[in-house]
Amino acid sequence: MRPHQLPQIPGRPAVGAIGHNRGVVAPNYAFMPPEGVLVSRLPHLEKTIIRILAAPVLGAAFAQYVFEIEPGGGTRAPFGEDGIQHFYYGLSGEAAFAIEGQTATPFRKGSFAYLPPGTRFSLRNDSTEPVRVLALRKRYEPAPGLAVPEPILSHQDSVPVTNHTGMEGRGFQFLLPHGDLRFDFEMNLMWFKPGTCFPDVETHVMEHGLYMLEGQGLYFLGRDWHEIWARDFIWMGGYCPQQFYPTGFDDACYLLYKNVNRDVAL
Ligand code: UGY
Ligand code: MN
Repeated sequence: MRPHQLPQIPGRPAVGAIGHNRGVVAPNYAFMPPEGVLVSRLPHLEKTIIRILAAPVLGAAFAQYVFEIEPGGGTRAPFGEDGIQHFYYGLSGEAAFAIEGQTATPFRKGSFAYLPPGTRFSLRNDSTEPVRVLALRKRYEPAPGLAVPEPILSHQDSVPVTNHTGMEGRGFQFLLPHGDLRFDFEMNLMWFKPGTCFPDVETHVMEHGLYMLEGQGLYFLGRDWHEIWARDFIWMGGYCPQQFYPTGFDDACYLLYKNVNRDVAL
């Protein structure tokens, strides 16, 4: 019998919890199920729990988080950071997002915001239910002759689903303008019908922060397969061999960070 089929007694460790962990931290990737990611808080956020998923201490050149914002919580005052870009994606609940100087708009599941360096914003939960938001910070890498991008506040439903691969069952939503070289990273929703997969194992210089949104599958990292489902996180460093093979009966989708459009620093 599997551990989750045995009765779980409140107040006692779950059956199978001792020493069983899907999580792996390897030199150039980390697989993180949410149950092991402990909470912290940040000075500029009130009534908000944060879970840090990726950070330089892991090997990542960016930082990624889940925010859990209680009713009445969020940014204490408009917030922004010189030199640092922010990206937010709504996971559940309804918040209010405002780019400084503009009116607040509802920010719900599938909403997203891109803030160029120094742009101040507010993210507030004025509802009566908790709000979960995925957050990402990356230092902007300016490129000679290219302007810094403008802020974006939108929803994934406004972004077309495309498929440039010729492979049946794949779908892509490029949340940031694809091919616009002012941007130094992509945030892409990757859709998979059951039974499809990448045609090959990829090995590339770009790193990834992957947050699983829907469905389930097997993820190949380095030399091992990992079973993945919604709310799991993966950091893939440069040159980490990778492939996804969806399992189950429903579509799978993950949100993928990828650094692009800049030369290798020597
Ligand atoms: O675009 C990508 O690098 C993507 N195919 N990688 C991934 O989903 N792990
Ligand atoms: Mn990749």
